[in-house]
Amino acid sequence: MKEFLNFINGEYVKSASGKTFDNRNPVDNSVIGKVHEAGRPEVDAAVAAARAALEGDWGRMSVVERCKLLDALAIGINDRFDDFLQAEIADTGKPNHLASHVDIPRGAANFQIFIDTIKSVSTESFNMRTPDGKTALSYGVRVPRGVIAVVCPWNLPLLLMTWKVGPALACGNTVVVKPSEETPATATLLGEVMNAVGMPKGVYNVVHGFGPDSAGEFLTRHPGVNGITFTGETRTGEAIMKAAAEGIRPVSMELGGKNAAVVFADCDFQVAVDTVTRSCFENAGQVCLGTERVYVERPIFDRFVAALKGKAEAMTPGLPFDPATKIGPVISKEHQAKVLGYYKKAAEEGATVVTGGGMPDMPAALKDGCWVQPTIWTGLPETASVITEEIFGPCCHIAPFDSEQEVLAKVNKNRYGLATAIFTQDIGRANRMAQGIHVGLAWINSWFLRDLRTSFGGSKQSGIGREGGVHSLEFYTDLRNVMVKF
Ligand code: NAD
Ligand code: 6OD
Repeated sequence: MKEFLNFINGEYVKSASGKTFDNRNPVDNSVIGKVHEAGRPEVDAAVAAARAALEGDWGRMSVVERCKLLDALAIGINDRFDDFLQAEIADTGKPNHLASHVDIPRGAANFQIFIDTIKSVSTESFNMRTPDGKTALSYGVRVPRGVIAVVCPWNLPLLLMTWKVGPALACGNTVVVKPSEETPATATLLGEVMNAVGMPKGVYNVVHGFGPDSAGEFLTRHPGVNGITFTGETRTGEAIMKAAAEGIRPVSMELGGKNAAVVFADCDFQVAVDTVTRSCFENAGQVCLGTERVYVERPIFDRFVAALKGKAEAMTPGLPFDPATKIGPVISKEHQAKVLGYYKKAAEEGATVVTGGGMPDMPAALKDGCWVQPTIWTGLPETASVITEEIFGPCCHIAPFDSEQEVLAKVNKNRYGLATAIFTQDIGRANRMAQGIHVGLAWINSWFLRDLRTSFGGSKQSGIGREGGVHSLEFYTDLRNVMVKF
């Protein structure tokens, strides 16, 4: 039985309370380890260690020295690629082809990309004449914000954690990470790489536990934390913003979505079908950018529904390392019940179930796993629960549309505004739609194609702020103005 310990000041520590909770593998719901739940004493110790590092060796390092360590971290993750892969897959049950092509490589790349950003970013400077005839030079200097709390979800554990730890460290901050209770493994393992590359103690800390009345709440309410960066549900984001209000701490929020794909009749049909298959079903639909509402122009509606049905039915569920596996389980029994609850609701609200709608029939050894069928509905009104609420499962509703204005209005009538994917060969229409849909991220004839130098984040209730490239500096640094008179 594995043990997942907190990582504080460069050391693995149990919780003083002795409290642990189970870490389960969603493919069969078996217990794979015990996680040591951090209480207030461990969170206090982690924040104190992060503060001391800031005021110690780490705080005195030059940008170049910090960047050497970030580079070593990226190399260190890749050197232990297989350990990270096994750990991520055991926690999430995701297929090997996904974890090995997306989660782990991006986990390493997230350290590398911010080296270039931090080394090349500049600030403003102005000269002016003063009333007494002298000169004044004012210039901006970016300083680290301080101790950053990083609160993470379970869907892309290493990728989403390092997406925040990378820029935080590049900018000279120290971090206390609270991974999801569902996926403690890779954040814990990263502590070993931190020590191996010689990262000063206290720069990277990990505390395990839940949200309310546990490590998440203790950390986000902690007065020693200078900023909170969070990825997760919008409702949790609201709770964290309330905690951040105490002491006026800034937040960066990457939250939920109810993303739409819009498929015009003039699209490259195969590209649209293949891409929407990915955006609906990849990672068992547990991608914040994933599509749960598909709008298809009427002339190709029936053909598109039939093609997506074929793709959904070809998504063979199975063990992560079986090359035949196209889809893994969802993260937990609790999440499985939530997704299946929406499947039931869709049927009750009058949906036509094109495919799926329940649990797949799995072999005996996997029967207790958190499996759900890829599911497609048609025929629901725009007010239906599965069209308005985020499900975070492998499912979508497909509706026909007749005009650009009609579909734009439908897509925008939602409280979320994270991402969209538009399929058309008409470049003017593609850009009109991308600029008309209220989202932080718009893909044209593609989906989840990333350039890490660009902004990432959501509009409306999908988030606050942007991270990525130079945009990360807005949150991870404080911009100071210095005025010199001479
Ligand atoms: P969640 O909000 O339930 O949990 C996220 C983290 O917050 C966990 O570590 C949890 O323990 C912690 N937490 C919960 N309550 C807390 C509290 N009161 N105080 C402090 N911490 C607390 O989200 P999840 O179920 O892990 O992830 C799925 C959600 O994340 C979906 O809504 C998805 O859309 C969203 N998500 C968004 C993005 C994005 O970039 N916008 C990326 C990935 C996931
Ligand atoms: O690619 C990224 O940088 C990113 N933050 C992806 C988020 C995916 C959500 O599940």
